[in-house]
Amino acid sequence: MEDASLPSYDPKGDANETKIKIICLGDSAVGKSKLVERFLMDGYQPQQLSTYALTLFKHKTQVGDQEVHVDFWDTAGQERFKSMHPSYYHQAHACILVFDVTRKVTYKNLPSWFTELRHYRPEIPCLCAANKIDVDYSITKKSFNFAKKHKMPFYFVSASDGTNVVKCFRDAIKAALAYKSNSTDFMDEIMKELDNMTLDGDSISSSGFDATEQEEDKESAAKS
Ligand SMILES: Nc1nc2c(ncn2[C@@H]2O[C@H](COP(=O)(O)OP(=O)(O)OP(=O)(O)O)[C@@H](O)[C@H]2O)c(=O)[nH]1
Ligand SMILES: [Mg+2]
Repeated sequence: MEDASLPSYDPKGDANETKIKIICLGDSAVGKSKLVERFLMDGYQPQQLSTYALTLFKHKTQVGDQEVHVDFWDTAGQERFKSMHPSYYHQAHACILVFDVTRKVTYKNLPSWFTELRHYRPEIPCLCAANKIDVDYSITKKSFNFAKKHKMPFYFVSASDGTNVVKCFRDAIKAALAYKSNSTDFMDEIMKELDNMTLDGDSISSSGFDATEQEEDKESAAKS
């Protein structure tokens, strides 16, 4: 699918200058736009692609000796229809899958977003962000098995106070670059690093929404 009105991210141009595309996925109002805005703060120029109800946040950065032009793609509400236009996925190099820790349904919908992502982009790195932890920091003691199950790097983040946002987005940029250059071990490196990292020095354990789900299952089994 080629469309001249959309930017192209095929490898071209200066060897030290790379263009990458990162997409955010997740239910409406989980904080996708706020996370991109928080990461970029003042350093972005939003560009509206009204035909597609999209905003591209353009960001220039340095990774090692490489100059990287990152386009963060953001939707304008298309996710309410639980499905994105294929152009959203086209040529994407990495994805940040976002849910809202204050709304369990947004976690429960991750598998359907992930399935759609893998339909269009079977191989790109995908990172998982649990947003709005500022509402109740105790949520960071809980584990969320979806990310573990799919071997995705997982981040507790807050677009409101900035916790972990830079870390998550920098990792996404590095993962996108590694994907573009056919390097396969970068995701393993992130996973190892995150295994050794905790938000506040405590180990993240006990139950998350998954366990709540299991408890609910047990309860309904006991009733029937
Ligand atoms: N407390 C808290 N609120 C947040 C955070 N991130 C986003 N919000 C709020 O959540 C609401 C939705 O944020 P958006 O960034 O617009 O969410 P979105 O996923 O882009 O939503 P749509 O584009 O409308 O689908 C807004 O009212 C934000 O202020 C956060 O980290 N903490
Ligand atoms: Mg938005």
